[in-house]
Amino acid sequence: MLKYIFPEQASTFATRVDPMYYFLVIFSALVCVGIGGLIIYFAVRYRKIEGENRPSKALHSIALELTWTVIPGIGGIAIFAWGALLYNDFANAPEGALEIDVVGKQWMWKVQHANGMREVNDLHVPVGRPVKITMTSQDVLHDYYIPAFRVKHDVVPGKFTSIWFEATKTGEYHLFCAEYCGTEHSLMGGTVYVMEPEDYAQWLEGGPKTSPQESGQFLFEQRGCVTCHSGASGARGPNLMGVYGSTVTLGSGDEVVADEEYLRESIMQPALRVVDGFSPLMPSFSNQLTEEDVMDLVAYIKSLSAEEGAE
Ligand code: HEC
Ligand SMILES: [Cu+2]
Repeated sequence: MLKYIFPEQASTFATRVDPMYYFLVIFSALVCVGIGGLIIYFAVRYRKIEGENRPSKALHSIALELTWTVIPGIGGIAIFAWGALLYNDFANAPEGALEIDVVGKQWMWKVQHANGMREVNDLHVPVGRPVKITMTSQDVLHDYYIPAFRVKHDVVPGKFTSIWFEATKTGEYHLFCAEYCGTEHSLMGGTVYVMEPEDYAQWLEGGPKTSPQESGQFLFEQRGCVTCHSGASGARGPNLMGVYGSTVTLGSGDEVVADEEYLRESIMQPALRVVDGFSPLMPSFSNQLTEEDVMDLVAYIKSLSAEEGAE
């Protein structure tokens, strides 16, 4: 039973999230009991007693006011900074993390690894290596949750979200959907298998292999993306070489960093953010591509940047 209250710590986040969590619980409990206790004590101590005259005296002390403003103020900012630093690490996956795609649908998790190996519900990962999971949903709101790693994030239809973690112990851990998503919501989960890197490599070899990047390249040609994004100077669409991770200037003058979510949106709703110097003539592909297709196309576009960076 205790393991549900104190789940196993199996990632680098677990040992950082837990101290903060326990601190907040204990701190809040102390404040709650302290204030609640004083309220009861004062209510009894200064209750109305027949015949006793207790004039209410106004008390004003600058020193007291400052003390109870400044100390909790600093404390509050310290707690905020602690949380913000942790959140910042959680929100930004390190460079070179192993990339895995996850698509949620009622009621299963479809997983695709970098070499094309697929699995459903379960998730195999190597120990001691950062893993970045890019997620989207094919239907309703889901939520990918691995308690032992202390990572959890909404999986949103029409959008990419991501989590990352580095597992510290081999073993098997539960994963859940943590957002009520229909009748079989409670069955929407599986097991995370954390393996030695050699075992993971061996496991990866066991499946059909068209990598997301290769499928993406195929789709890029088959769906005619290449006609506008040929990379030639007079092409109708921008050159996609190196676009991932770069800062794109839009026609509105705004600048955006081209992350996975921006690439996704550029394919599904191209008119929302139009690149400076181009007309909004790219058709929307939102009715023609499955979420997995988009994942593949994004993987391919990302690979164009990796190659350029390597040159
Ligand atoms: C009819 C020509 C055309 C086709 C076909 C087309 N695009 Fe585009 N694409 C454009 C134009 C023009 C822009 C720039 C204007 C904009 O942002 O909408 C663009 C922008 C983009 C961007 C954003 C680029 C940047 O520099 O920020 C991405 C990513 C993209 N397209 C991917 C695709 C993919 C993937 C396909 C195929 C599924 C595709 N495009 C098909 C014309 C096209
Ligand atoms: Cu769900």
